[in-house]
Amino acid sequence: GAGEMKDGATGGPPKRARPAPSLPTDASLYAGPFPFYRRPSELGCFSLDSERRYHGDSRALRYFAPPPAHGSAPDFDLREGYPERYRPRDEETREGLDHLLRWLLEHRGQLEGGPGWLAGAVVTWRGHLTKLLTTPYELREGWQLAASRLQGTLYLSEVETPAARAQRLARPPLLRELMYMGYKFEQYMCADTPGGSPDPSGEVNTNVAFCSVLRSRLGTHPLLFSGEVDCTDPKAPSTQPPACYVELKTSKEMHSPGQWRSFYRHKLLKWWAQSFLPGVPRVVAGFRDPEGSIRSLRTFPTMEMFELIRSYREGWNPSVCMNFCAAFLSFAQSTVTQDDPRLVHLFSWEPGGPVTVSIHHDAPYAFLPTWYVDAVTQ
Ligand code: 0WD
Ligand code: CA
Repeated sequence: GAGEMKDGATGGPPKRARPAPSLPTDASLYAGPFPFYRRPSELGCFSLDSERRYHGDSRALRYFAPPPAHGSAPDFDLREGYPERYRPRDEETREGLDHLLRWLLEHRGQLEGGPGWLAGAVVTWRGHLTKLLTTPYELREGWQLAASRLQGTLYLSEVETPAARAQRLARPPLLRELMYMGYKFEQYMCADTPGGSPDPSGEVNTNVAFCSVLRSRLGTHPLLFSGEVDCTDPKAPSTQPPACYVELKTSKEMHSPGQWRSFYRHKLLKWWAQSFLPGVPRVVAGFRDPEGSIRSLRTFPTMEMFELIRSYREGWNPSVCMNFCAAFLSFAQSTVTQDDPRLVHLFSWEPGGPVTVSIHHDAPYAFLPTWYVDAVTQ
Protein backbone atom coordinates (compact mmCIF):
# COMPACT_ATOMS: atom_id res chain seq x y z
CA GLY A 1 0.00 0.00 0.00
CA ALA A 2 0.92 3.65 -0.06
CA GLY A 3 3.94 4.51 2.07
CA GLU A 4 4.97 0.85 2.48
CA MET A 5 8.50 0.30 1.21
CA LYS A 6 9.97 -3.07 0.27
CA ASP A 7 13.41 -3.64 1.69
CA GLY A 8 14.54 -5.65 -1.32
CA ALA A 9 17.21 -8.31 -1.03
CA THR A 10 19.09 -7.07 2.03
CA GLY A 11 16.84 -8.94 4.41
CA GLY A 12 17.07 -6.23 7.09
CA PRO A 13 14.11 -4.65 8.83
CA PRO A 14 11.75 -2.69 6.55
CA LYS A 15 12.92 0.90 6.14
CA ARG A 16 10.70 3.88 5.71
CA ALA A 17 11.98 6.85 3.72
CA ARG A 18 12.07 9.53 6.42
CA PRO A 19 12.16 12.94 4.75
CA ALA A 20 15.14 14.97 5.94
CA PRO A 21 13.81 17.67 8.25
CA SER A 22 13.66 21.15 6.75
CA LEU A 23 12.03 24.49 7.53
CA PRO A 24 10.20 26.57 4.90
CA THR A 25 10.93 30.30 4.83
CA ASP A 26 8.04 31.72 2.75
CA ALA A 27 6.84 34.98 4.31
CA SER A 28 3.19 33.98 3.82
CA LEU A 29 3.63 31.12 6.32
CA TYR A 30 4.71 33.44 9.13
CA ALA A 31 2.03 36.13 9.06
CA GLY A 32 -0.04 36.42 12.21
CA PRO A 33 0.25 38.29 15.47
CA PHE A 34 3.57 39.64 16.68
CA PRO A 35 5.07 37.07 19.08
CA PHE A 36 6.19 37.82 22.62
CA TYR A 37 9.59 39.53 22.71
CA ARG A 38 10.96 40.39 26.13
CA ARG A 39 12.30 43.94 26.48
CA PRO A 40 16.05 43.39 26.07
CA SER A 41 18.15 44.13 29.14
CA GLU A 42 21.89 44.60 29.21
CA LEU A 43 23.74 41.98 31.26
CA GLY A 44 27.17 43.47 30.68
CA CYS A 45 29.64 44.48 28.00
CA PHE A 46 33.16 44.04 26.73
CA SER A 47 35.59 45.84 24.47
CA LEU A 48 38.01 44.78 21.76
CA ASP A 49 41.05 47.02 21.35
CA SER A 50 43.08 48.08 18.31
CA GLU A 51 44.86 44.69 18.36
CA ARG A 52 41.54 42.89 18.76
CA ARG A 53 42.36 42.01 22.37
CA TYR A 54 39.47 41.39 24.78
CA HIS A 55 38.82 43.62 27.80
CA GLY A 56 35.92 43.00 30.16
CA ASP A 57 34.95 46.68 30.32
CA SER A 58 33.54 49.58 28.30
CA ARG A 59 36.83 51.21 27.24
CA ALA A 60 35.87 51.11 23.54
CA LEU A 61 32.49 52.79 24.06
CA ARG A 62 32.23 56.10 22.24
CA TYR A 63 29.93 59.07 22.81
CA PHE A 64 27.40 60.41 20.33
CA ALA A 65 28.56 63.90 19.28
CA PRO A 66 26.50 65.06 16.29
CA PRO A 67 27.02 68.49 14.68
CA PRO A 68 24.67 71.24 15.96
CA ALA A 69 21.12 70.40 14.80
CA HIS A 70 20.38 73.90 13.52
CA GLY A 71 23.78 74.76 12.14
CA SER A 72 24.69 74.49 8.47
CA ALA A 73 24.32 71.13 6.72
CA PRO A 74 27.12 68.69 7.57
CA ASP A 75 29.91 68.26 5.10
CA PHE A 76 31.83 65.15 6.18
CA ASP A 77 34.26 63.89 3.58
CA LEU A 78 34.03 60.12 4.14
CA ARG A 79 36.91 59.33 1.77
CA GLU A 80 39.38 61.44 3.70
CA GLY A 81 42.22 59.29 5.11
CA TYR A 82 41.64 56.37 2.74
CA PRO A 83 43.61 54.20 2.39
CA GLU A 84 46.58 55.52 4.38
CA ARG A 85 44.79 55.86 7.74
CA TYR A 86 42.78 52.61 7.50
CA ARG A 87 43.59 49.54 9.62
CA PRO A 88 40.97 46.97 8.62
CA ARG A 89 40.38 43.91 10.77
CA ASP A 90 41.90 40.68 9.43
CA GLU A 91 38.84 38.92 8.02
CA GLU A 92 40.65 35.58 7.68
CA THR A 93 40.67 35.23 11.47
CA ARG A 94 37.62 33.17 12.36
CA GLU A 95 36.60 34.28 15.83
CA GLY A 96 33.34 32.38 16.03
CA LEU A 97 31.69 33.06 19.39
CA ASP A 98 35.03 33.29 21.24
CA HIS A 99 34.77 36.82 22.68
CA LEU A 100 31.20 36.26 23.79
CA LEU A 101 32.18 32.92 25.35
CA ARG A 102 34.95 34.61 27.28
CA TRP A 103 32.44 37.10 28.69
CA LEU A 104 30.05 34.25 29.52
CA LEU A 105 32.76 32.25 31.27
CA GLU A 106 33.58 35.23 33.48
CA HIS A 107 29.93 36.01 34.30
CA ARG A 108 28.00 32.73 34.21
CA GLY A 109 28.04 32.55 38.02
CA GLN A 110 26.21 35.88 38.31
CA LEU A 111 23.58 35.48 35.59
CA GLU A 112 20.07 36.56 36.54
CA GLY A 113 17.07 34.40 35.69
CA GLY A 114 17.79 31.77 38.32
CA PRO A 115 19.63 28.48 38.18
CA GLY A 116 19.14 26.67 34.91
CA TRP A 117 18.33 29.82 32.93
CA LEU A 118 21.44 29.45 30.78
CA ALA A 119 20.77 25.75 30.16
CA GLY A 120 17.52 26.66 28.39
CA ALA A 121 18.94 29.59 26.44
CA VAL A 122 20.25 30.19 22.95
CA VAL A 123 23.66 31.95 22.85
CA THR A 124 24.74 33.75 19.69
CA TRP A 125 25.76 37.05 18.08
CA ARG A 126 23.07 39.64 17.41
CA GLY A 127 24.16 39.73 13.75
CA HIS A 128 23.21 36.05 13.34
CA LEU A 129 19.73 36.75 14.69
CA THR A 130 19.43 39.72 12.31
CA LYS A 131 20.00 37.35 9.40
CA LEU A 132 17.27 35.04 10.71
CA LEU A 133 14.82 37.94 11.04
CA THR A 134 15.31 39.08 7.45
CA THR A 135 15.35 35.58 5.89
CA PRO A 136 11.68 35.53 4.69
CA TYR A 137 12.44 38.66 2.61
CA GLU A 138 16.01 37.99 1.52
CA LEU A 139 16.40 37.34 -2.20
CA ARG A 140 20.18 37.37 -2.64
CA GLU A 141 22.36 36.06 0.15
CA GLY A 142 22.06 32.67 1.84
CA TRP A 143 23.58 31.74 5.20
CA GLN A 144 24.89 28.84 7.24
CA LEU A 145 24.59 28.55 11.00
CA ALA A 146 26.47 25.93 12.99
CA ALA A 147 24.71 24.71 16.14
CA SER A 148 26.06 22.78 19.13
CA ARG A 149 24.49 21.94 22.46
CA LEU A 150 26.56 22.04 25.64
CA GLN A 151 25.08 21.52 29.13
CA GLY A 152 21.67 22.28 27.72
CA THR A 153 22.54 25.60 26.12
CA LEU A 154 22.23 25.86 22.34
CA TYR A 155 25.08 27.82 20.73
CA LEU A 156 24.70 29.24 17.21
CA SER A 157 27.73 30.44 15.22
CA GLU A 158 27.71 31.58 11.62
CA VAL A 159 29.81 29.86 8.97
CA GLU A 160 30.87 31.93 5.97
CA THR A 161 29.26 30.39 2.88
CA PRO A 162 31.52 29.56 -0.08
CA ALA A 163 29.74 32.27 -2.10
CA ALA A 164 30.28 34.88 0.64
CA ARG A 165 33.95 33.90 0.90
CA ALA A 166 34.43 34.16 -2.87
CA GLN A 167 32.76 37.59 -2.84
CA ARG A 168 34.89 38.79 0.05
CA LEU A 169 38.13 37.67 -1.61
CA ALA A 170 37.10 39.35 -4.88
CA ARG A 171 35.75 42.49 -3.18
CA PRO A 172 36.06 45.33 -5.70
CA PRO A 173 38.20 48.34 -4.62
CA LEU A 174 35.14 50.62 -4.67
CA LEU A 175 33.34 48.36 -2.19
CA ARG A 176 36.42 48.36 0.07
CA GLU A 177 36.37 52.13 0.10
CA LEU A 178 32.61 52.14 0.78
CA MET A 179 33.21 49.98 3.87
CA TYR A 180 35.82 52.45 5.06
CA MET A 181 33.36 55.28 4.55
CA GLY A 182 30.86 53.69 6.94
CA TYR A 183 33.49 53.60 9.70
CA LYS A 184 34.72 57.10 8.85
CA PHE A 185 31.18 58.38 9.42
CA GLU A 186 31.31 56.95 12.96
CA GLN A 187 34.54 58.88 13.52
CA TYR A 188 32.86 62.17 12.49
CA MET A 189 29.88 61.50 14.77
CA CYS A 190 31.55 60.14 17.93
CA ALA A 191 33.82 61.49 20.67
CA ASP A 192 36.00 59.58 23.11
CA THR A 193 34.54 61.36 26.15
CA PRO A 194 30.98 62.47 27.06
CA GLY A 195 30.65 66.04 25.84
CA GLY A 196 33.88 65.82 23.82
CA SER A 197 34.34 66.60 20.14
CA PRO A 198 34.99 64.12 17.33
CA ASP A 199 38.58 63.89 16.12
CA PRO A 200 38.63 62.79 12.49
CA SER A 201 42.42 63.06 12.26
CA GLY A 202 43.15 59.64 13.78
CA GLU A 203 43.18 56.30 12.00
CA VAL A 204 40.12 54.14 11.37
CA ASN A 205 40.82 50.79 13.04
CA THR A 206 38.02 48.25 12.69
CA ASN A 207 39.55 45.90 15.24
CA VAL A 208 38.14 48.21 17.90
CA ALA A 209 34.64 47.31 19.07
CA PHE A 210 32.33 47.87 22.02
CA CYS A 211 29.91 44.99 22.49
CA SER A 212 26.82 44.92 24.66
CA VAL A 213 25.64 41.56 26.07
CA LEU A 214 21.88 41.30 26.26
CA ARG A 215 19.19 39.07 27.62
CA SER A 216 15.78 38.69 26.00
CA ARG A 217 13.22 36.02 25.12
CA LEU A 218 11.41 35.33 21.87
CA GLY A 219 8.26 33.29 22.51
CA THR A 220 9.47 30.40 24.65
CA HIS A 221 13.14 30.91 23.73
CA PRO A 222 15.40 32.62 26.28
CA LEU A 223 18.17 34.49 24.45
CA LEU A 224 21.65 35.65 25.41
CA PHE A 225 23.35 37.53 22.61
CA SER A 226 25.94 40.22 22.03
CA GLY A 227 26.04 43.00 19.49
CA GLU A 228 28.48 45.72 18.57
CA VAL A 229 27.23 49.18 19.61
CA ASP A 230 28.41 52.32 17.80
CA CYS A 231 27.95 54.85 20.61
CA THR A 232 25.95 56.04 23.60
CA ASP A 233 24.17 59.40 23.74
CA PRO A 234 25.08 61.27 26.94
CA LYS A 235 22.02 63.48 26.31
CA ALA A 236 19.54 60.61 25.81
CA PRO A 237 16.34 60.83 27.91
CA SER A 238 17.27 57.49 29.46
CA THR A 239 20.90 56.95 30.35
CA GLN A 240 20.22 53.27 30.94
CA PRO A 241 21.52 50.91 28.26
CA PRO A 242 20.36 49.87 25.74
CA ALA A 243 18.01 52.92 25.63
CA CYS A 244 20.96 55.33 25.40
CA TYR A 245 22.61 53.56 22.46
CA VAL A 246 22.67 54.96 18.93
CA GLU A 247 23.29 53.00 15.73
CA LEU A 248 25.02 54.91 12.93
CA LYS A 249 24.50 54.20 9.24
CA THR A 250 25.30 55.75 5.90
CA SER A 251 23.28 55.53 2.71
CA LYS A 252 23.14 57.14 -0.71
CA GLU A 253 21.29 60.43 -0.96
CA MET A 254 17.83 59.91 -2.45
CA HIS A 255 16.09 62.17 -4.90
CA SER A 256 12.91 60.44 -6.09
CA PRO A 257 9.94 58.76 -4.37
CA GLY A 258 11.00 55.51 -6.07
CA GLN A 259 14.44 55.72 -4.46
CA TRP A 260 12.89 56.29 -1.03
CA ARG A 261 10.50 53.39 -1.56
CA SER A 262 13.35 51.03 -2.43
CA PHE A 263 15.29 52.26 0.61
CA TYR A 264 12.32 51.59 2.92
CA ARG A 265 11.76 48.16 1.42
CA HIS A 266 15.31 46.84 1.54
CA LYS A 267 17.69 48.82 3.75
CA LEU A 268 15.26 49.87 6.44
CA LEU A 269 14.29 46.21 7.03
CA LYS A 270 17.93 45.39 7.87
CA TRP A 271 18.31 48.49 10.02
CA TRP A 272 15.11 47.68 11.90
CA ALA A 273 16.02 44.03 12.52
CA GLN A 274 19.53 44.88 13.73
CA SER A 275 18.44 47.57 16.19
CA PHE A 276 15.13 46.09 17.33
CA LEU A 277 16.80 42.91 18.63
CA PRO A 278 19.00 44.65 21.25
CA GLY A 279 16.49 47.44 21.94
CA VAL A 280 18.58 50.22 20.40
CA PRO A 281 15.96 52.99 20.04
CA ARG A 282 17.33 54.98 17.10
CA VAL A 283 19.41 54.85 13.99
CA VAL A 284 21.08 58.07 12.84
CA ALA A 285 21.69 57.98 9.12
CA GLY A 286 24.06 60.13 7.09
CA PHE A 287 23.17 60.49 3.42
CA ARG A 288 26.15 60.79 1.11
CA ASP A 289 26.48 62.40 -2.31
CA PRO A 290 28.24 60.67 -5.22
CA GLU A 291 31.56 62.23 -4.15
CA GLY A 292 31.33 60.58 -0.72
CA SER A 293 30.39 63.60 1.38
CA ILE A 294 27.60 63.46 3.95
CA ARG A 295 25.07 66.14 3.01
CA SER A 296 22.26 65.46 5.49
CA LEU A 297 21.45 63.54 8.66
CA ARG A 298 18.17 61.93 9.62
CA THR A 299 17.12 60.05 12.75
CA PHE A 300 14.99 56.93 12.34
CA PRO A 301 13.39 55.80 15.61
CA THR A 302 13.48 51.99 15.49
CA MET A 303 9.86 51.70 16.62
CA GLU A 304 8.70 53.99 13.80
CA MET A 305 10.49 52.29 10.91
CA PHE A 306 7.65 49.91 10.11
CA GLU A 307 5.25 52.87 9.73
CA LEU A 308 7.32 54.07 6.77
CA ILE A 309 6.76 50.85 4.80
CA ARG A 310 3.29 49.92 6.06
CA SER A 311 1.44 51.72 3.25
CA TYR A 312 3.38 49.99 0.44
CA ARG A 313 1.98 46.81 -1.08
CA GLU A 314 5.26 44.90 -1.27
CA GLY A 315 6.70 45.79 2.09
CA TRP A 316 8.00 43.81 5.05
CA ASN A 317 6.26 42.93 8.27
CA PRO A 318 8.00 42.71 11.66
CA SER A 319 5.62 39.91 12.74
CA VAL A 320 6.78 37.73 9.85
CA CYS A 321 10.43 38.33 10.81
CA MET A 322 9.92 37.49 14.47
CA ASN A 323 7.59 34.51 13.84
CA PHE A 324 10.11 33.02 11.43
CA CYS A 325 12.94 33.50 13.91
CA ALA A 326 10.89 31.81 16.65
CA ALA A 327 10.09 28.93 14.26
CA PHE A 328 13.77 28.55 13.41
CA LEU A 329 14.74 28.45 17.10
CA SER A 330 12.10 25.76 17.75
CA PHE A 331 13.36 23.84 14.71
CA ALA A 332 16.96 24.08 15.91
CA GLN A 333 16.07 23.14 19.50
CA SER A 334 14.21 20.02 18.37
CA THR A 335 16.87 19.04 15.79
CA VAL A 336 19.92 19.30 18.06
CA THR A 337 19.04 16.70 20.69
CA GLN A 338 22.52 15.44 21.66
CA ASP A 339 24.57 17.37 24.18
CA ASP A 340 28.02 17.23 22.59
CA PRO A 341 30.33 20.18 21.85
CA ARG A 342 32.07 18.25 19.04
CA LEU A 343 28.81 17.57 17.21
CA VAL A 344 27.58 20.27 14.82
CA HIS A 345 24.24 20.53 13.10
CA LEU A 346 24.82 22.84 10.17
CA PHE A 347 21.69 24.77 9.15
CA SER A 348 21.95 25.99 5.56
CA TRP A 349 19.70 28.30 3.62
CA GLU A 350 19.72 29.64 0.07
CA PRO A 351 17.06 32.11 -1.18
CA GLY A 352 14.05 30.36 -2.68
CA GLY A 353 14.52 27.17 -0.68
CA PRO A 354 13.91 25.83 2.83
CA VAL A 355 16.43 25.67 5.69
CA THR A 356 18.16 22.29 5.52
CA VAL A 357 20.38 20.44 8.01
CA SER A 358 23.59 18.41 7.77
CA ILE A 359 25.56 16.73 10.55
CA HIS A 360 29.30 17.09 11.19
CA HIS A 361 31.84 16.06 13.79
CA ASP A 362 34.90 18.06 14.91
CA ALA A 363 36.89 20.16 12.41
CA PRO A 364 36.19 22.25 10.49
CA TYR A 365 32.68 22.95 11.81
CA ALA A 366 32.97 22.41 15.58
CA PHE A 367 33.28 25.90 17.10
CA LEU A 368 33.16 25.62 20.90
CA PRO A 369 36.81 26.04 21.97
CA THR A 370 38.34 23.51 24.36
CA TRP A 371 39.20 26.25 26.90
CA TYR A 372 35.46 26.95 27.14
CA VAL A 373 34.24 23.34 27.09
CA ASP A 374 36.81 22.31 29.71
CA ALA A 375 36.00 25.23 31.98
CA VAL A 376 32.23 24.70 31.98
CA THR A 377 32.44 20.90 32.32
CA GLN A 378 35.21 21.20 35.01
O1 0WD B 1 33.82 36.81 11.96
C1 0WD B 1 32.77 37.10 11.46
N1 0WD B 1 32.40 36.61 10.28
C2 0WD B 1 31.82 38.00 12.15
C3 0WD B 1 32.27 38.73 13.20
C4 0WD B 1 30.44 38.08 11.69
C5 0WD B 1 29.63 38.94 12.50
C6 0WD B 1 30.14 39.65 13.54
N2 0WD B 1 31.45 39.56 13.87
C7 0WD B 1 31.98 40.29 14.98
C8 0WD B 1 32.01 41.76 14.71
O2 0WD B 1 33.28 42.16 14.28
C9 0WD B 1 31.67 42.36 16.06
O3 0WD B 1 32.84 42.64 16.79
O4 0WD B 1 31.15 40.09 16.07
C10 0WD B 1 30.96 41.28 16.79
C11 0WD B 1 29.50 41.63 17.01
O5 0WD B 1 28.85 41.58 15.84
P1 0WD B 1 27.29 41.86 15.67
O6 0WD B 1 26.94 43.13 16.31
O7 0WD B 1 26.55 40.66 16.03
O8 0WD B 1 27.29 42.01 14.08
P2 0WD B 1 26.39 42.89 13.12
O9 0WD B 1 25.11 43.29 13.73
O10 0WD B 1 26.36 42.13 11.85
O11 0WD B 1 27.29 44.17 12.85
C12 0WD B 1 27.40 45.22 13.75
C13 0WD B 1 28.62 46.04 13.43
C14 0WD B 1 28.67 46.49 11.97
O12 0WD B 1 28.01 47.72 11.85
P3 0WD B 1 27.06 48.01 10.57
O13 0WD B 1 26.53 49.39 10.81
O14 0WD B 1 27.94 47.90 9.38
O15 0WD B 1 25.98 46.95 10.61
O16 0WD B 1 29.78 45.27 13.65
C15 0WD B 1 30.75 45.58 12.66
C16 0WD B 1 30.15 46.63 11.76
O17 0WD B 1 30.58 47.90 12.20
N3 0WD B 1 31.06 44.35 11.96
C17 0WD B 1 32.27 43.97 11.67
N4 0WD B 1 33.43 44.55 11.89
C18 0WD B 1 34.52 43.92 11.44
N5 0WD B 1 34.47 42.72 10.81
C19 0WD B 1 32.14 42.72 11.02
C20 0WD B 1 33.31 42.09 10.58
N6 0WD B 1 33.27 40.92 9.95
N7 0WD B 1 30.85 42.38 10.96
C21 0WD B 1 30.20 43.38 11.55
CA1 CA C 1 26.81 51.06 12.31
